Formats: sequence, structure tokens, C-alpha cells
Amino acid sequence: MPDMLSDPHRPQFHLTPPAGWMNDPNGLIQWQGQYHMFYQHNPHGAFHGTIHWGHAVSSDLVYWQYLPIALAPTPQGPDQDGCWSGCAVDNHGTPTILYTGLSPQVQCLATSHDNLISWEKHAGNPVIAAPPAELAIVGSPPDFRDPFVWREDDAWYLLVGSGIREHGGTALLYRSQDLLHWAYLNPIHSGRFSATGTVWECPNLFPLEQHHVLLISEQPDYLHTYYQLGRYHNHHFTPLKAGKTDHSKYFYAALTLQDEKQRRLMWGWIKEGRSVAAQKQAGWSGAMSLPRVLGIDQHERFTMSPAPELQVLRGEQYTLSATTLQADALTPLELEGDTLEILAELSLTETATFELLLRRSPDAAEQTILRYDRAQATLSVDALASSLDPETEPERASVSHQAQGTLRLHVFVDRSIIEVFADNRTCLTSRVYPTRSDSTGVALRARGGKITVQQLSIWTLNGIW
Ligand code: DQQ
Repeated sequence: MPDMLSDPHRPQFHLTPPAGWMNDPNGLIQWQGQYHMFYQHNPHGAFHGTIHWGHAVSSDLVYWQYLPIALAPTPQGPDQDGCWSGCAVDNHGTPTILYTGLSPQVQCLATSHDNLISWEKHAGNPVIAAPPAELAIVGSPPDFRDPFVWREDDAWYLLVGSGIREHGGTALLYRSQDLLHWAYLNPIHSGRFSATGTVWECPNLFPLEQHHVLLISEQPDYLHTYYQLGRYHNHHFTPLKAGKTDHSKYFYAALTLQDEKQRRLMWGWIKEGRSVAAQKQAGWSGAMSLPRVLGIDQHERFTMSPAPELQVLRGEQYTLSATTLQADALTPLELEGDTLEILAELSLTETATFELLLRRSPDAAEQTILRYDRAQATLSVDALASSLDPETEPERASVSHQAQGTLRLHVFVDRSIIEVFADNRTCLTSRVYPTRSDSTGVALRARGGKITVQQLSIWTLNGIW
């Protein structure tokens, strides 16, 4: 068994599996004040196989406790090849999970009678045995998965991710009175984000301020969860605008929850950026993103901000007030580490490029550079020199980000995870695996001109275990 406690890449304040594999968040629900996070889990190894539902609980969104595995495949059952993604709802006091069993992909139900600890599968599973016959569904067996359920007026509604030949991905809408008998209504919406998009996975539909949001994750790219802001009317969704919840290739299959504070919270699965062999050797794979609070700003833009509860993790702090960085001069910060939070506000009066160097060794043999290029209006994470280990995926991810006047960067470094929020509307998550124990430095630099840092705070963050 690998020694996961001494693994220098294992995140300290992002939820990771106790051992084995983690992918999508599932069944997010707040129950009697406690946040329950289920997740796609292989307890037998750090690879996607024999998928179970892992389970963790938190009273504050920050500190998590593992609970026993909630769902495991039943031999000869409709989920014998895996318990895939789904949701949890409160059915008049009975916690109820709807999830996809396979193969083929069918929708199943389970209930708990001991406060979400153990789950009893419905004897009549599956509750939806096949996609509607009248649609030309892609896939063989058909792609038909990831039920998402909500209460509307006097009925239950359910979306299942799928794809229609020639149309791209879709989310199919059903209605039920009892969560067991489902009547198909129509595709709520369909289309493609990438030119080759065929299937929508993990649909979520929810009201957000004066809009509705449809979140989907698109196959076959398997790279991004997209949001669509729009109107939900007469059981159809009409998008007004759309974008990516995260611009990296590491954040996928996002799922949301409305909590008792009436906030809409979102988590995504953070994939690994190292080889399959390295993941297996480490004994664990995958993490959950930080909880993001969703909103819409005064320009009707979709916003995501880290849940304020995370501030309890702050330890030592160092603050820099109004500093002008001269062109090409390096300003190392006095605080460094591999678990950090950095909040910086930059003045964008000149067209210079700002760089925040992270996980940097003293000789710069290893470093990851977060960059904002004012002239190109691009935000990027350059991880080309992040690690001397050839088994990692060095890459430079870049996204257009229009900032006016000031730019607010909120950065979380958690060993191998770097999660970046720019103006709380452009997110970029990266994976980096520095090999050196002294790759903990943080520095600032301006390129091609001066940059004024109006304010910068950096904290060391404590672990959650
Ligand atoms: N992961 C699950 C599926 C889902 C996909 C399988 C998205 O239910 O469509 O582990 O990552």
C-alpha cells in the first residue's frame, strides 16, 4: 500500500478519496444541516473501474469526514457494471438517490432510512429502463445517464444526459409523482459546444437570480463543464449566453447544490495531470474542486467565488500594500509554501504583463507562472517548467479575460492543485507536480512595463484532515 500521508502531491484542503479513484461529485445534498458529498469512486485502485459511490460529510464545507461507501454494484443487478453519476433529493423526509446503473445505462433509485449512511436499492430497479424510442439516441448501448432531479410545482422533474444523432448533446426531461414512474416529456435543449460534441453528461438545471442555468459536461472531449444562462419556460430551456465553468482541461462533471443559506454551490472533479502508472503507484487519483458560490453580476455575467467558509483555513499572513513592480525585476514574497491562498488586486493602467510565480525553486528549475497579459487580455497558467518529472503533463493553458481598470486574482495552491479565480468569473485550474521540496517560493514580476499591485495578501492554509 503506498504511503499516501507522505505523498507530497496529495492535496491538503481539497477533498480527495481515502484511497483509490475519485471522479464526479454525486448526490450533493444538505441534510439536517450537514453537507453530504457522494462521489464516483473505485475503492480497489486508482483507476476508473467498478464504480461505487464514495461518501463524505461536512458541517462547514471545509472539513470533511469519510463515511462508508454508499452504493456498490450488485452482481446480476441493473448496476452490476457500475453505479454511475446521479443526484439526491429529500422525498418528503426520505433521502433518495437517483443514479445510473450499467450496462446498458438505466436509471435506478435507492433510499436511506438511517440518515444517509446505508442505502437500499429499489427492488423494481431500473425506474427508467431505456431512452425514448422515438429519438435517435447516440451510442451503443445508448448514452443515457446522470439523472438530475428537482421539485417543481406539484411534481418531480428529472433530466438525463444523452445525445441525439445529428443534433449533438441533449438533456431529456421527465416528470413523475413518486420518483418511481417517469413520463418522458421532451429534450429540454440540445446542441454542441465543440464542433465534435455528441453527448451531454451530468446535466443540472436551477434558478439563479432572475435566470435559469443549465450546466452540462460535453463528450467526447471530456474536457469542460459549460454553463448556459437563459430562460426555462414550458419545459424548454432557451439559452441567452454560455461559457465554461473552468478553462482548464482538469475540471469536469460539475454538480450543484442549493444550501440552507439559499446559495447555489458548485463542485467539479479535478482530474490528474500525471501518467496512469504514476496515479496507480500513488494509490489515489482525483480530487474535488473547492466549493464555488455561483451568482450573476450587474452585467449579467455568470460568477463563481470560493466559499467564504474556506477562510477558517488561513494561518500565517503576509500583506503587501500599494507596490509598483518595475519591469523585469523579480519580487520574491516573504511567505512561501505548498498550501497557500493569495488575493491580489492589480491596477491595469499600463499594458505590461503581470506574473505570479508559484511552486518556485530558488534556482527557478521548477516554477509555475500565472500570467495576465493586459495587451492580449489573456490569463494563462504556464506549467511548462512546473516539474522536472517527465511523467507529468507540462502545459500552458490560456483564456481570454477582459479586465477593466483593476484585476482581482484569487489563487489557491494546494500542493499539486492550483485553482485560480480571476474577477470571480474566469476560473483556471491546473495540476503541477514539482519534484523538489524547495519548490515552495512565490514571487511577482512585471514584464514589458510597470505594474502596480494595489494590494496583495498571502496566507498559508492549514489542512482539513
Ligand atoms: N462519469 C460517470 C458518468 C458520467 C461521467 C462515470 C462524467 O455517469 O457521465 O463515472 O465524468
